[in-house]
Amino acid sequence: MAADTSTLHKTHFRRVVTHTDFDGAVCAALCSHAEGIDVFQFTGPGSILNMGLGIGPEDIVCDLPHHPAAGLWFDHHVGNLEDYRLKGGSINDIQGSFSEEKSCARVVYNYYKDLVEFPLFMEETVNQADVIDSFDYQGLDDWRTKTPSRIVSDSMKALFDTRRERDTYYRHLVRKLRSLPLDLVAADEEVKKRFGQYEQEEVRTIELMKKIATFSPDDQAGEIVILDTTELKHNPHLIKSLAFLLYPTAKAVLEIRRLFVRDRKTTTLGFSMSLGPAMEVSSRGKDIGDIMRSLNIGDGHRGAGAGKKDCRSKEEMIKQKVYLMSEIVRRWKAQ
Ligand SMILES: [Mn+2]
Repeated sequence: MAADTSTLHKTHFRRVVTHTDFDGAVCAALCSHAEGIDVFQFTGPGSILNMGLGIGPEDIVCDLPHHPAAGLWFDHHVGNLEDYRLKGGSINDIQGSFSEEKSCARVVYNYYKDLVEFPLFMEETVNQADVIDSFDYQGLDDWRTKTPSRIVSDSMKALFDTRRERDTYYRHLVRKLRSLPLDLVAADEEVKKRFGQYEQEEVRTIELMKKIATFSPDDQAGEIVILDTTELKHNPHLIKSLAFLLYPTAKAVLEIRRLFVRDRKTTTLGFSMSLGPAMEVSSRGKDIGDIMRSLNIGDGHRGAGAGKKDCRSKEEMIKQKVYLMSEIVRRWKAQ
């Protein structure tokens, strides 16, 4: 990056730790430009506190739960602010900024925009982060309009062979987002390749979801889409966010699968559940990690959780599946 007046001087920040999505990548691009940082780490909300990321005062944490050691924190998730307060934090002590915006990119942009000069295209990039992160779509047709920001965002959801391959791609993307308008980022060869892979998975996911999605009889409002893949020969890779387009009443999605050991099906059930993108930002009372913990099957955070249950036979497995499904719905409604 050119050393010019658009970068804050005397910065001591060295790394951006950010969320694994479009909003997270735009946050990293903004911080990178403002602070002259070129080191990026990607992680999910559940991992920020316990993954040995070695977070310290030289780190800027974006779009993720608060970390007490971080130098700066930027976020817009109401639940994360609640957690921060429960741990004794005060909003006046936040180094960085918290605000209930549609995207964290907006929070970062507002913080820096009077301090540094951003390229003109950055405003539109942040506008698009708002649309994407608040899931502002009017149904499947609107969703299917592949705008440049959608192409970039979807390219991040392609299935990567390894974490390392994913992170290499994400870093490439942040450097593009920092220096180019979205239409040129979307035209990048690497972005086009990943987007192509994503599109194939999207078609497969929609077909499969239409076949297997159900709701619990106790869930009259249709808040939890249940994707039971236990009868399938293989565990599919499902792009879960598509459930919120196919079923607009849904606030969360619950996937139930059978675990495999060396290509052989076991009688262990796996559960994974996540809030819809709009719910993840705005929900106050819901906590999926708490549901998994209270059932003693697993763990997680507010927005997503996972669990498993070992069963001795197929009969027991079917019983447990029905029981845990209804308990998850009951605990969800009680929150
Ligand atoms: Mn976000």
